[in-house]
Amino acid sequence: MKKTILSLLKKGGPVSGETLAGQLGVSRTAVWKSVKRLRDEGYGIESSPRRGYTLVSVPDRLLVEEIYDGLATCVLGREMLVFGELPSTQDYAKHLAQNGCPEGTTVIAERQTCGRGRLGRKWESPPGGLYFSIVLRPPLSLLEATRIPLVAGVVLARALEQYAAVQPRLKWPNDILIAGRKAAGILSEMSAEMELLHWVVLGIGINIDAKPSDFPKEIGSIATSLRPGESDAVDRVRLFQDILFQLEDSLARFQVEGFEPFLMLWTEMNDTLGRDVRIADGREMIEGRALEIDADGALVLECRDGSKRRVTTGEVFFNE
Ligand code: BT5
Repeated sequence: MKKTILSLLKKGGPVSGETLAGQLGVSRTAVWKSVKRLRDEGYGIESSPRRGYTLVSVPDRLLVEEIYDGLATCVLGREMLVFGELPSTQDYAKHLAQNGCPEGTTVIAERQTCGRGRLGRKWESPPGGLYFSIVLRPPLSLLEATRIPLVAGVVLARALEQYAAVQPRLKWPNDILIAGRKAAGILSEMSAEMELLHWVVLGIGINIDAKPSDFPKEIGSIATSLRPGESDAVDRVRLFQDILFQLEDSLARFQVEGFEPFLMLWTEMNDTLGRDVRIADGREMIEGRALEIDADGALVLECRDGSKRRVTTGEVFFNE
């Protein structure tokens, strides 16, 4: 009943308790109780004795009803688990993937206590951001699937540009930067046997509202959010819905058209190519000028001695 009342109120204008009760076939007291529950969830509902109830605001919370209201995907997020707090949406989604959950299953949390980056690094997840992981089962080879984070990066950068009026740049392999600082990160983990891909869990973390003081000291100088100052609020739910929709569309195109169109878009929005970099790949530090991203999504470096080197993973540091 609560859900129906909400959708009736969303159509606009004041609706009297009597009308709602009549449409739902319940008493006015039952309507009043549902309205109270909606208010407890954070919905702003004004009531006036003669005109009835008016919805004046929707809470800035990740509520299942709000996420589904306007979600235009066919697969991604159709199975959705929403949590106030989780250690890590990635770990939760991986567990679901291993246990055969449907493609597109999405786990999202208001905050994470043990958010992860690549190679065991920590992902700070203060409240007010977007932290989610999606289970994908694309009919791709293992090699093809390694390009998924780059495709996701393009989707994410375009969505942030549109929803938050910022100018994001892509840093190879998985960072979204705003004014040179990291505002979002992508984590892609897969399970495969030989070349046969079982699943990919694509994790995305976006700093939305965080102010510099919300980040721990260690990342205070490298992290930022979509609105570190007093700029306009970002509608997290609409942004999330749009990312899922664009991601579904882009992953389908990637499967049909290949990586080439995304590589072009990635290159247009990148902040890495042409710069002198150092890359820590877990074993050594590699230095050179970032030349291009190849058709496999690897970064090609020109080293000081003129030789070229392909790097498939690592953390990029800019030399200047
Ligand atoms: C990433 O790793 O950037 C991938 C981040 C993926 C996070 C999502 S949130 C939903 C899902 N659930 C999870 O548990 N994870 C995923 P990496 O490239 O390894 O970057 C990690 C580094 O980024 C850290 O070592 C810090 O330097 C920095 N960092 C940590 N938290 C940050 C934040 N909130 N904003 C900006 N930089 C951060």
